[in-house]
Amino acid sequence: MKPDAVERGLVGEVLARLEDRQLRLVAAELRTIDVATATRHYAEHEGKPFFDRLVAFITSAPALVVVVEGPEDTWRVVRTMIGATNPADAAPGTIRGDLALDMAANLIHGSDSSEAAQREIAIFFPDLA
Ligand code: 3AN
Repeated sequence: MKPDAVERGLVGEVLARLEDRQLRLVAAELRTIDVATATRHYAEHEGKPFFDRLVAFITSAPALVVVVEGPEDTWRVVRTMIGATNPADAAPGTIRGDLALDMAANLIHGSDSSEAAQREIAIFFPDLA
């Protein structure tokens, strides 16, 4: 959950949605992400016009870094619950569709494939990988 989720006091609500869906919390840490880690995490976006802003935002204040697990394709379940990247396109009922309005401050990141989940878990929780 990105710094805006922590700042707005929405981590409880977002976590509750994930837990209500029967995803199980495996790891969680409130952490101010450093620039090197953010750059590694968002490597696929390096060079894009919004990259510097993205890294500046994600490192600006504590984020709640979370790993959840479920029976199958958990990354896909979470992505569906998160909703579209642009909150203007996010369907009602999704986290962004209900709670976000800004393209950068869109509350939550979710891995977009099983490989990405493995890569990202290794970045933030090397002991779990
Ligand atoms: P998502 O978070 O939905 O997986 P990505 O991975 O495409 O979206 O983008 C990572 C993050 O970069 C987004 N959460 C958003 O904050 C930011 N972002 C993506 N595209 C743009 C854009 N066109 N303008 C500004 N920020 C963007």
